[in-house]
Amino acid sequence: MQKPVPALFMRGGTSRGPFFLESDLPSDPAVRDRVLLAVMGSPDRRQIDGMGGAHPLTSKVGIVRAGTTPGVDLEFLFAQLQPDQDTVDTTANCGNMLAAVVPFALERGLIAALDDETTVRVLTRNTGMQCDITVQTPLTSAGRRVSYEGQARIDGVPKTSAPITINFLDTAGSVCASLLPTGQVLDHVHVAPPAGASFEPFDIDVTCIDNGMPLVLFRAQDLGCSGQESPAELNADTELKARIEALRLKTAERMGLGDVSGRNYPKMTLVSAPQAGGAISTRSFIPHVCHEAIGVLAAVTVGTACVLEGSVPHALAQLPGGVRKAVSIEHPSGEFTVELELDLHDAQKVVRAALLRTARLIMRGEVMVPESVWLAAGVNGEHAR
Ligand code: NQM
Repeated sequence: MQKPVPALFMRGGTSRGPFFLESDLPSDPAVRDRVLLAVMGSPDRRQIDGMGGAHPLTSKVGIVRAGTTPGVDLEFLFAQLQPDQDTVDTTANCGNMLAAVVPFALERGLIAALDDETTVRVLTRNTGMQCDITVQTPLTSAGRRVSYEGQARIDGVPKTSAPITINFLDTAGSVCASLLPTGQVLDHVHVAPPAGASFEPFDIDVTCIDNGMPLVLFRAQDLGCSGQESPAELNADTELKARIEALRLKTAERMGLGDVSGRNYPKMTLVSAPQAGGAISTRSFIPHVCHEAIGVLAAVTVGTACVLEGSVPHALAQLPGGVRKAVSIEHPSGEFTVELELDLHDAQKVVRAALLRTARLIMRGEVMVPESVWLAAGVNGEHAR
């Protein structure tokens, strides 16, 4: 027997996955996670028995409910699954999946569109961050509907679509305790190889920062890269990946994140001088494979780091002047522009970040979950994992 669960399958920015109403999933988080693993077909490298796309960017799930606090219209819980692991991580955020939240809520009737544009305040439950999201909702013969078609283009998605703007209200210290979780803008780290590793110990300068996503930034050349390699080239370099992972585990401790061996953050970002007219060039490990582009909140955080004097990227960055800056972050498939607003009295402080995304409803229907998964509750409300 299988249980049908209503879902919309959506692209949000450069990510993709099923979206659910919270009320359509089990309320017990342990059972919910079992259900999500079954939905996506994890753990399995190919996710052959589920909806996952065999990559972290297509192993994502959105869970949405109406706002439960004054001033908040919608609440979003993002779940990151990994193709080959049985983990469901709801601690960090995803600014790409976030782009599909308002279209989903309009499609499912959680909120109503009142004008040609609909602006909604969304709380992300993962980190407590709030943002205002504006989507296009033109009047059609069937009433106001979400418009997916338009001329907005984001690198990493082949076609143009209707614009979705996201205005982040409070991003500093999303998962970490503060914007600069080590207390400084630059850290010098000594990394010793773990038992069995073949690389030599090394020393490296890093900037540890969290303006929406915990990141560790370091010069690509400090790990022997140009910073212009393709994701495929970087993913094939097992020694480089081992060095980056050892650096990640070490810096995460300093960032107050503890043992992150089972977590998908901090993300590791190689930076180099811009090559295509942007502010900085990036290659982003998320954290074990290199992103084909860059995450949304990762881009906000890289842009913020570029502004901070003394940081690793600041010395390489080409930044426009003014209090409001369009900061173009170059990545392997193009660029990502983040609009940053600095404090009038403190040019080291980013007070607002805005950006453009697009989304699309790909499929609506029911995803079938084996009833044995749903009913796997033991006695006393305990659920086997
Ligand atoms: O940084 C990838 C993505 C993301 C996360 C990742 C994201 C963000 O591109 O806000 O969007 O870093 O795992 O979807």
